[in-house]
Amino acid sequence: MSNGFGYVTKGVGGLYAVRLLPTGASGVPETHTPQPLDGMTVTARGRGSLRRGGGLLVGDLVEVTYEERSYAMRDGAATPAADGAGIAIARVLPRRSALIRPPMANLDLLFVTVAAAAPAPDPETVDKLLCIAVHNGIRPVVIVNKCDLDGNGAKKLAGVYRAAGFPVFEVVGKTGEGVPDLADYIDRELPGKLAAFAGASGVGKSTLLGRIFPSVAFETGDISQRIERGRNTTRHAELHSLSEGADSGYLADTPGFTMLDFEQFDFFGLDDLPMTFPEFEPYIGKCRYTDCTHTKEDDCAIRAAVKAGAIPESRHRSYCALYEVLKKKKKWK
Ligand SMILES: Nc1nc2c(ncn2[C@@H]2O[C@H](COP(=O)(O)OP(=O)(O)OP(=O)(O)O)[C@@H](O)[C@H]2O)c(=O)[nH]1
Ligand SMILES: [Mg+2]
Ligand SMILES: [Zn+2]
Repeated sequence: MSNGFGYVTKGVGGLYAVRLLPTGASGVPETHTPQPLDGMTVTARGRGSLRRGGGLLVGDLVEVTYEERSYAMRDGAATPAADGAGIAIARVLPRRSALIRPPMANLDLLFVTVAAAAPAPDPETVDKLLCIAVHNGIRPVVIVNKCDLDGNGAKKLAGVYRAAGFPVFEVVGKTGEGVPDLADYIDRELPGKLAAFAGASGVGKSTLLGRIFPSVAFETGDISQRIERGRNTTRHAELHSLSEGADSGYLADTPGFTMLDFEQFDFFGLDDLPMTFPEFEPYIGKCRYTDCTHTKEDDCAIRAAVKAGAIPESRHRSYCALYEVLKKKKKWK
């Protein structure tokens, strides 16, 4: 019996793709001795309670076990069985983070993608994703795509998120404009880490990933087709490794959000909300009332900062909208 440690890169219908880490990669326990399939991507099934996919997420670091019949040897190199015969996911290692939308574990960075137009930007959706990232200790990055469709709108959007303190990239996925800067950032920041592109359906996540991974075929679709089909083009989250090396980073495409997803969005407590807006931080504790909700009180330091232009108005609007959502949720509990 052999074993290996690796990331679940894809999971469809009870079959999982696991990229086994090469020896020396972070995530591999020191006690692991080199095994034939280390560094390869294998097809595996969950064992026991993991059989029906219960609890497995793309991005999970798992221990896989396999048998001699699970691979073929030729010229000293092993090839894993394509059907995953005898290859099982035995356990999930503790997670650094786990999200419901996008359904992924162990993310270190989240690239929140928004289009300048088509679909029209929805700041509340963007801000919700940013809050979720911050709340889960995941570093958020903002990508403004489709800058070709509305240059001024794109500048404004980018300005809002720069003012809020996030790294922002303005790109045109269709032509590749601005993409080298984003690719450089990814090359620099991602080694040894996991990241995902997230955002509304149709903003161009798969188009951008196609530029970053020219050898991978990402399915993309236009808006008209999308409406006809009434569903997302990308159907499952899938992680792609940036290199073959031990320090490779991993980047995932994820299905776009639809408004329906957001109705059932899993969330955090009302008390945690202000801390998920990093640009509020310098003002917290400086309001007149200690129990200030920062929504409509007088002498609220955050509202004063909004009036003075130090905090973008749209960010405060999102804050107020999320405050109402979480307040209702609290009552139901
Ligand atoms: N004008 C313009 N169109 C773009 C740009 N980037 C992507 N598109 C188009 O937008 C449409 C949607 O792109 P996708 O990459 O499929 O979007 P997605 O975010 O992956 O969508 P889902 O998989 O449904 O979540 C396609 O027709 C792309 O050609 C851009 O920078 N400018
Ligand atoms: Mg897509
Ligand atoms: Zn306040």
